[in-house]
Amino acid sequence: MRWDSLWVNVSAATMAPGAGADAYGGIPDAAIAVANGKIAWIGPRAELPAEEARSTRHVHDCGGTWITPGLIDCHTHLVFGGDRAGEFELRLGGASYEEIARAGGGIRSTVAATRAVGEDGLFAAAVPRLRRLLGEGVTTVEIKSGYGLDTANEMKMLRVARRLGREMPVDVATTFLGAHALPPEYEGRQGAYVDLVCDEMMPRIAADKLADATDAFCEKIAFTPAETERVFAASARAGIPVKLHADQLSDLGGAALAARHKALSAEHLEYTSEAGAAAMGRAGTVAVLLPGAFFVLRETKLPPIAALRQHGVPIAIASDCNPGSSPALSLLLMLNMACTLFRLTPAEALAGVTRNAARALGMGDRGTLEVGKRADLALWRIGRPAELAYWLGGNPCIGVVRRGEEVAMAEAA
Ligand code: DI6
Ligand code: FE
Repeated sequence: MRWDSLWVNVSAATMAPGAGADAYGGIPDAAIAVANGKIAWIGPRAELPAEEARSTRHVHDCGGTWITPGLIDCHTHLVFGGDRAGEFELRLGGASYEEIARAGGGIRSTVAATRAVGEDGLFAAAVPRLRRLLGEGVTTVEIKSGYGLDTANEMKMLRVARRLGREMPVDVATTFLGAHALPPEYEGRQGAYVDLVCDEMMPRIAADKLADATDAFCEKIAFTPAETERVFAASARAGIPVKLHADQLSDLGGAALAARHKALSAEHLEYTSEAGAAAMGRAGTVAVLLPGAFFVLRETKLPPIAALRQHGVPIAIASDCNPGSSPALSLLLMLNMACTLFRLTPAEALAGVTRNAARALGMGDRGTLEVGKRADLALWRIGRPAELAYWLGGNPCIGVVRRGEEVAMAEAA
């Protein structure tokens, strides 16, 4: 087979299970060949097939740097109007996230701001946030709706997310989060709002192919487990896979509920029980941990890391980029927080933004450096992979490749 390009003089953290000599699937002096946007060959440079290598059009000498799969931020609320810096001040003054939400602030204030902006305005506000992520080697990002909370505005948010995927050098996976909060016009009529989500929003969003997954916020201040089940049933009817904001502020059994519905992932999980972790392990549901929200809300209850490990639950890490609980624009900072706050190893953290993040999005075609996977690559000026989780506010990314094509860093960053 003829190769389009070849990367040499580079150390690879393949993140492929069982590959290489260490927890990163490391190959010290590696070569990676790409054909038709996919990885065609990877291995020690010394074993590179000579004939194909000679006829390769573009050979990139990486000068002894490192290469990883392109990073995947598998949980964001990146599209929103306004910001909540004022609420940040209130919380520092002593008000809790839940008190602010119950008083009509929190998510609802972002709903008002998001409804007030048109698609162009939302797009323009999201672009600089997205650029910050892309500048750190992110090649796939998930974006949720959930600040529209009526049919027109939820669809508006999802269209903006799709447009970001078309116009920016990144793959966008969209998630319909209509069951994020109760909009003010439905106060006292929560069942009727769930009807709207299931019977009107879901079919229209499915018809326009606007959502790759459905999510819900199962929490005392949001939707009950029974309401969540209704949303999941509607999603199943529409043929859309599910994921869940589960057990973030209290244990409502969200992790087990997600597992019962074969959810791709359950997210946050600070209050998840051991039984919940076991159920996720059996179902193959990915645990998406969000250290940014843990940090910003000054949470002290840790997600059940030991139980997740024990039950073989794949762990992903994401930014949860949102204006309230995690105004985070750096996935690398989340790697540090996953290690420092949650005691993940740097290798677990990196698997959390590559292999396991891909799985949380149901994307079997990426997340590791293996033959046949997409050639989404990030190049780093680092001495060892742990450095990706080490710096606070550092960015050693020096190159991004998407489907085998170099992304201009000026475009990404
Ligand atoms: N949990 C979160 O941390 C975000 N959504 C959710 O269900 C926060 C969203 C916000 O505060 O705007
Ligand atoms: Fe979230």
